[in-house]
Amino acid sequence: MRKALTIGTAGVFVAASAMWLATSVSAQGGGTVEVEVKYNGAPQVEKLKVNKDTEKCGTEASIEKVVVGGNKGLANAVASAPGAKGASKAKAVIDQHGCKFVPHVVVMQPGEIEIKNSDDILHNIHTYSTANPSINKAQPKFKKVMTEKLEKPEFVKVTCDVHSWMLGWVAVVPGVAAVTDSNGVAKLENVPAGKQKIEVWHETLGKQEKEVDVKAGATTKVSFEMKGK
Ligand SMILES: [Cu+2]
Repeated sequence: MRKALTIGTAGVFVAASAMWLATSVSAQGGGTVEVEVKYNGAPQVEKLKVNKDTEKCGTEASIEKVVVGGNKGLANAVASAPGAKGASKAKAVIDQHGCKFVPHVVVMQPGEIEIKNSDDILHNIHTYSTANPSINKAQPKFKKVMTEKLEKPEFVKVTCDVHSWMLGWVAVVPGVAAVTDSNGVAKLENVPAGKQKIEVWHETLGKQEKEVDVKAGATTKVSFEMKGK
């Protein structure tokens, strides 16, 4: 008879060491990435007449789809370094003020967001998502703050069923993230030194990514140009 083979634990296993990250051993701290986003096209802002809740909403609303500032800078784009852990855990806040979502785009780490109603009228939060459960909730004037969970990375469109023009975005982004200002600039702070992927997203112009080499204690600049669709 054949002698039975004794097979030990020579099977396949994944060594934890395969998961190491070069940046995690750096004790030098991080650097800043200054992201500049440009758009070589015309702004797109829709204006429409308002005839509801005009004492709070005014008589004209604008839907800011593409906001272009000085030097062709693209505002309201989300810049992020998805691999940069240690982003601020401060709770994100979006307000409904003057029948607009303020800010138009807010970034948050996966977790909780505070949705405020500082208008003293009825709004209705309605989100469009695929990764996170959709939210569709009335927010009466006495309900000044609602806390909601968005736990999966996603760009979530936010609307209000009471005021059809209200449009905002919540960018649920792991890692360090920021929204570009009116000059198209966003600063990502405390990004670990080494190679990092930088992503830029805009609600109508799409996504781009680049790799940068971040230096500890220094500012690295990277620029993007979004194309029209
Ligand atoms: Cu509303």
